[in-house]
Amino acid sequence: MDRTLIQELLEVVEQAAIASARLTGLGKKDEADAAAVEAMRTRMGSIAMQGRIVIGEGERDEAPMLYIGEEVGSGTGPGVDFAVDPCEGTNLCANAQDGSMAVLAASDRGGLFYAPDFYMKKLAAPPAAKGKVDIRKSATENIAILSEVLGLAPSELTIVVMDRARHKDLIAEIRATGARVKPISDGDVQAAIACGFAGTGTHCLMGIGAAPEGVISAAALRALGGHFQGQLVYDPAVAQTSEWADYTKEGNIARLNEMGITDVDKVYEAEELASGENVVFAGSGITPGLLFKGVVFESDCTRTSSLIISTLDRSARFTDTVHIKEGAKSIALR
Ligand code: VTB
Ligand code: MG
Ligand code: MG
Repeated sequence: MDRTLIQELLEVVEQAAIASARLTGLGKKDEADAAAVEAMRTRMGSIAMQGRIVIGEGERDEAPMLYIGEEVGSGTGPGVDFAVDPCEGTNLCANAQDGSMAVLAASDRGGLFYAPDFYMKKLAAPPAAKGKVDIRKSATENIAILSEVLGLAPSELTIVVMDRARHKDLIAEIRATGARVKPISDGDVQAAIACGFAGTGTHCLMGIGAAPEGVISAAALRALGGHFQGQLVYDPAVAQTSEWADYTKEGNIARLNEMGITDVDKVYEAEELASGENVVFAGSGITPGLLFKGVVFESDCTRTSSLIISTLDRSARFTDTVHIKEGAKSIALR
């Protein structure tokens, strides 16, 4: 991978964000997702690389595009592995709520963990807390550590937790420390990455979300030097999701074993989830959010706001792009 990939991947997520932004607020989550998938795939096709999807829209038989194992790119050039979520937060996009974005993580071959379609307990925190907070510690202990390293009182900390039944006790425990809880309905990737930047008003992400999304979050935080750890969740009693109504703990462990995961309780560090020599994260806002303004359509242009974090040049670039329309008369900053 070389630096020219940074600009290419920026354009990939911009195009995906624009495509699904046209379907924002229409209540059509699958259509918004499909539009983003198609735009992402098309733009990837013109990049000189031998790309491969390792985390995508699902297996080949259930996903027509960007399925796991699909080859993307022109077919010549460096080998690049991708974890993609073309419309992360499809409900948010469909309901025109904050926090949906087009995202991907890229790495050298073999540099991204092949996350199973399972749940994952996650802990994300700012660079100052890296290696100090620990997913094996209680929320109470981690909040005391965060308070210490960030120099903020618990009452000045904001901890994001997905608003799910499984987090009832976790939310109560966080509140008992005096820290502020921000429940989110969806979109834990953006919340995790926001922890990596001062000024987003987000200091920590705790709780259980999806594992594939965990790899994308890990890639971003690794490239940034922030804290991220993940641990797979296989017990339906812990996940408390209707999706697992027919599954058992033993059956899930067996499924993980079949995929080659024998240490099912392993705590994965960001550097294990995104282990490649180089890692690039690219995200572009569909709706506004903690990191972006989201897509804005104007008569003469379409505006996007995006973030690329890259180990290739040790940078995090917040990029606002004005995409000028054919025959535009005036491009004013508004
Ligand atoms: C999680 C979270 C994502 O969807 O995957 C969630 O990581 C689905 O979780 O950010 P549930 O099955 O508990 O609803 C998102 O919120 C959006 O893709
Ligand atoms: Mg998706
Ligand atoms: Mg998602």
